[in-house]
Amino acid sequence: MEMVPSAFTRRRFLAALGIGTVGVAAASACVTLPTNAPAATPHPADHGETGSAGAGAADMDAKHEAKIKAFPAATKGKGGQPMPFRMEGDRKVFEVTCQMADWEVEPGKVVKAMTYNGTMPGPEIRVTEGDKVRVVVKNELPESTAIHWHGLYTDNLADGVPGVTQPPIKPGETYIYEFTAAPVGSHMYHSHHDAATQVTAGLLGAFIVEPKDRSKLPKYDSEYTLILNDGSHGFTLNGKAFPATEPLKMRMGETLLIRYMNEGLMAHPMHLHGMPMEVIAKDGYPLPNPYLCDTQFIAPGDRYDVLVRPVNPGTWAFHCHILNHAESAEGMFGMVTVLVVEPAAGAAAPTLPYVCKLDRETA
Ligand SMILES: [Cu+2]
Repeated sequence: MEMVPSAFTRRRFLAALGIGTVGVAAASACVTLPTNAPAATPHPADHGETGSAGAGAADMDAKHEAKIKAFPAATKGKGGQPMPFRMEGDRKVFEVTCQMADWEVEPGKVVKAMTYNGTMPGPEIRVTEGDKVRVVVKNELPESTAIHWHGLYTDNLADGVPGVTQPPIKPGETYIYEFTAAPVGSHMYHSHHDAATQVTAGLLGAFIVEPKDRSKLPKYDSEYTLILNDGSHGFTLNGKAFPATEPLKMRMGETLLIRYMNEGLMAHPMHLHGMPMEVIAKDGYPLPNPYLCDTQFIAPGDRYDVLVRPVNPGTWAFHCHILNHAESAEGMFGMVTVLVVEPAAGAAAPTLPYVCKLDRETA
C-alpha cells in the first residue's frame, strides 16, 4: 500500500480548513470548520427537524448569534445600587423595606421577586469599620422574614435568625437591627427565614465594610460587585440573565477589583477568559498568600475578592463554567457576561469584535 507523505497530509488538512500555511498562525486562535465539509454524522442539535445537518447547524448558529447580538440587552431595573442613609446622632441609619416587585430578569421574562427596596439584588450597603449602624426593616411581604448579616460581627441579638436570636418579622411589622460595623471586607445581607425560597427569590444584597485607613486597601482603579444567584428566577448575575447581564469595562494598565458573592443554592466556578484573577481575600479576610487562577470555584455563602489585570485588550467572555448554567443549543444564557478591555490611552484604535471574524470572512 502506498504511504501518504506527512507534508501532503498536512496540506490537505489545511486546505480542508480553507486556510493556507500563511494563515495558520492567525487562524489558530479561531478555527471554524468549513461550511462545505461533508457531515459524517448529524449534530445532536439537529433533532431531525430539518432533515438536513447543514440547516440544523445554521439554525443553532443563528440562535447563538441572535443572543450575542442582543447583548447587552436593556431591561427595567438595576439592583445593587448604593443604599442611602441618614445620620441620627452618631449612627448611620438605613431603611430597608421587604416588598414584592415585578423584576425583569431578561427581555420578556418578568418574575415576581421578593426584594429589599424594590430591586434584586437589594441596594448595596457600604459603611466604614467602627460605624454604628442601625437598619430599620419594614416587612411588606405577605409572609414573615428576617435579615441575617452574613460575615459581620454583630451582637448575638442582631444575628437575624428567627427562633434562635429573634422572632420572625411578621407581615406589617418593623424590626430594628443595631450593630457596629466589623470586620472589614465583602459581606452580605439576606433572609434567614425560608431562605431557600426567599434568598433565591431576591432577598439578598451586598454589605461592604471599608477600612478606616484606606491606605490598607489594595491598589485598584475601579471595582465591581458580582452577586451570583440561582433558583426559581434562573441563573443570574446581579439579578439579570444573559443577554441582560452588564458588561464589565476597563482599560489596559488598570486594575479592577471584583467582589464575588454567591447567594444561590449551587456552586458556580466563575471563569474569566484571557487573563488571570489574583484572589486576595476569602469572605472578606485578606489571604496570607494570594494566588492566581482563571476559574474561581464559589460555593454558596462564599465571597472572593479578586484583582484583574488584563494581558490583552478585547472582549473577553466571562461566565460560570458549569456549562449548563451558561450555554445551550439555544445560545448563551444565565451566568454569562463579558469583560471589555480597551487599549491603553493613545494606543491603536481597538478592534473589539463580539464574534470571531476569522475564517469565513478572511479566508
Ligand atoms: Cu454556575
